[in-house]
This record gives sequence, structure tokens and C-alpha cells, in this order.
Amino acid sequence: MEKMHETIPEVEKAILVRAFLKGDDRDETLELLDELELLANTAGAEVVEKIYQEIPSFSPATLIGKGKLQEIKEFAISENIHLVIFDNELSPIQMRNLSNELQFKVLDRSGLILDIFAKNAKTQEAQLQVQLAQMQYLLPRLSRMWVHISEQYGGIGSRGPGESQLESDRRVVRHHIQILKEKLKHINTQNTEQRKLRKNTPRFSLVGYTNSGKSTLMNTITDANVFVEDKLFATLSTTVRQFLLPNNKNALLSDTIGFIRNLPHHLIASFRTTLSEALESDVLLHVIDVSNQNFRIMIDTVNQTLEDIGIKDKPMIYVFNKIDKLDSLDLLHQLQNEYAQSVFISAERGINIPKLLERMLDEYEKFNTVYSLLVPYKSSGELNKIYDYCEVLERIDDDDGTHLQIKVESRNQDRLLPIITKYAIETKE
Ligand SMILES: Nc1nc2c(ncn2[C@@H]2O[C@H](COP(=O)(O)OP(=O)(O)OP(=O)(O)O)[C@@H](O)[C@H]2O)c(=O)[nH]1
Ligand SMILES: [Mg+2]
Repeated sequence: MEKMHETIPEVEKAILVRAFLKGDDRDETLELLDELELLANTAGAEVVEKIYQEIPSFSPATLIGKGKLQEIKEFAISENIHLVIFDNELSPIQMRNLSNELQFKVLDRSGLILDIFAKNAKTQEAQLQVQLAQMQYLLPRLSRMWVHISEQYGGIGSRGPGESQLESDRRVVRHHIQILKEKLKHINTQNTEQRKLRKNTPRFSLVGYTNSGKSTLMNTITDANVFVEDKLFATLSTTVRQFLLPNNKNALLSDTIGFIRNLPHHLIASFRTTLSEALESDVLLHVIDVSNQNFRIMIDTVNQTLEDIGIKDKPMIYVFNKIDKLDSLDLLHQLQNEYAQSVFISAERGINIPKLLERMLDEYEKFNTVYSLLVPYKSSGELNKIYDYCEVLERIDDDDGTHLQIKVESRNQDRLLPIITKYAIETKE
């Protein structure tokens, strides 16, 4: 397989911190810290200590209390650690105060995720998207202090826009944001053109939490040779590949970026174009790592993120993956009842893939409607649009006009509705 990742940078030692309010779920904090550790490992850090604190209210100046802060500082100095990562989102002021107080690198979850994205972005589009998100994240946080810290320590959290850009004033950064947006717009136009060429092919998109096995499934279904790794955010761009449905019809499958809890807002916005493949597909395959005990929270996170980027009411199949890792069948039976229309697979071992393909075809067919139209010759100008947006199954040019039988995919129903209502003579499901 083509090696697409750089060698892992020298390991940096890190402390993880999360503060939560009195009465909030402590278990959730522990889970989020575990997930943050995975993220930190992905970024190349070794987590030495995970610290959490229950507090009556967050301090606007430093998030956590003075005492705790001092404790962290002393521990870090004694262990020679120069990196503290907060799971909580830090305001620009908190970030500045904490850096001043601790005198070493401070990151929050968003900053860490942005760093991983910067490291993993391989295509030009992904690199531009990450740069844009980083610029937008840094804009309110620009300060001499930050530059000082990143120059002194480098490594995690200081990749991406170079120090020279950080030193520039905000006007320059804003200008740069504008340029990045322009470049991305250009790339997006090119992609839209490419997508238009595939208008009559059934389209499926893999979506899901990061590390759920989307790329593995992509490879199993299409022989795509997409990069797979047991790390978060292995995939940052979109790959589209052809495969055959059980009816021998060509179809397209796209694999894209995974989601995670508390994904930075700017990042979602920047990656909207990468995700537009999902937006324009006929059916989503929501891949779930059923061997992860938090899979229900992950399902909710993915559905919420999809809604945030404007993907709603799209046909979706829940694909429960990694069933080979389950110790007992109890959970499977329970889920089969709960999610009657879902499929249970192992992408890695190739278990139940034919079943999944059948299910994909069913779901696709369900949302396609066949119409019979009669378009009078005086309206033949409308035929272009019909040919552009649907599959013409049959055409007879008769005395009274053009008789057509067309198949309209769910994503084009709205667009064609005026024409259909005007010329339909009989509707078949
Ligand atoms: N046991 C088992 N492991 C699997 C299965 N599918 C995927 N994996 C493993 O899960 C890890 C993540 O797989 P990927 O396919 O990279 O996951 P992804 O959803 O594309 O992840 P990102 O691109 O990082 O969001 C890899 O180590 C895979 O080998 C499966 O069915 N069974
Ligand atoms: Mg992937």
C-alpha cells in the first residue's frame, strides 16, 4: 500500500485536563479524556497524566482554580513536561492567561484536532481547508505570547500557518483568509463540474465517527486501496470509486472525513465542500464501530454533525461494523430489534458484505420513482432538462408529442417536480 503518512514525530509528553461543573456526569468526563488521549496520541504525544476537576463554575480567567493550576504546574515541571491539553474549549483570554501562568504550551481540544488535521492533510484541497480553519481559530487568539511559546517549543500545536504569519497583524490574516476562501471556491467549482458528469449513476457515501472503519469498508467494496490506520482522522479528503450493485449496475461510493465529539466549528465550515459529496449522494452509509462501548453517543454525534452541515432527511443505512470483535451475540440481537433495517458486518473480514450491497440497492430503488410523461412538441425545449437530470428509460416520438418513461433519483425529485406535474400521464412506483 502506498505510504501516505509522514514518520511519527518525536514523542512529546503531555498532561490532559478537563474541568466539569458540579452535577455534570463524571463518567462522560472520563470518556472524553480517554478520547482526548487518543487524539493526543494521534498528534504524536505521550499522555503522562489525565487530570479532572469538578468545579462550581468555570473561571473566565483561567477555567480552573488557582490551586489546581499550581498543582499542574509543579507536576509538569517535576516531570519535564511542556504541553498541557485542555479538553474544554478555551476562550482566547483563558488561553493567554494559562500560557502566561504555566509558561509552556497550552492547547485545547479544537487546537489539537486542528493540529492533527494539519499533519494529515495531503490533498491541496484538504490543506487549504485546514489552513482556513486554523486561521479562523487563531485570529482571536493572536498574541505575542503565543508566538513566543510556539517558537520556544515547536511541535504539536505549532504546525500549520508559520510563525511569520502569526506575527503579522490581524489585517494580514484576514486577507489570507479571503485568499484561501477564493482558492477553495475555485476547487469547489471544479468538483461540481466533475460531479455533474456522473448524474445518472447511483451514489452512496460513507459517513461515521472517526476510526469506525469507513475506509476499510470502502476498500472491501471497491478495491480502492484507501489509507487505513488505527488512528483518528486517517482520512481527510474525499475518495470516490466505482463498484457494481447486485443488479450489475455501476454505482459510486465515496469515503470521506470522520466526525468526533466537539469538532471545532471552523473545521466543519471549512470542510463543507469535502462533505458535499455526501450531500449530493442518494444514500448514506452510516458506519458504526459496534465494538466501542460509546457507539450510541457516536451515532448521535454523527447525526447531529450531519444536521449541522445541512444534511437532513437523506436515506441512511446504519452499518454496524467490527462485529468480529464482539464477545457475545446479545448486543447484536438487541440491535437487530432496535434497528430493524440495519446491516451487521465486518469490513475487515468481509462478513455480510453481499447483504449490505443488497440493502444498498433496495434503499436506492426505494427512493427512485418512475414516471411516464407526455411532452408536447411545442414544449420540446424542456427535454434538455429532463435528459440532464434523470435517466430516460424509454422514448417514443408520437403524433401528440414525445412519450417518455423516466427514472428520477431522490436527489433530483424537487428539481424536476414542476416538469413532472405538468407532463405526467401516469405514475408508477
Ligand atoms: N476488527 C476489526 N477492525 C476493523 C474493522 N474495520 C476496520 N477496522 C480497523 O479499524 C481501524 C480504523 O479503520 P479505518 O477504515 O481507517 O476507519 P475510518 O472510519 O476510515 O477512520 P478515519 O478515516 O480516521 O475517520 C483500522 O485499524 C482498521 O483495521 C472490522 O470489521 N473489524
Ligand atoms: Mg478513513
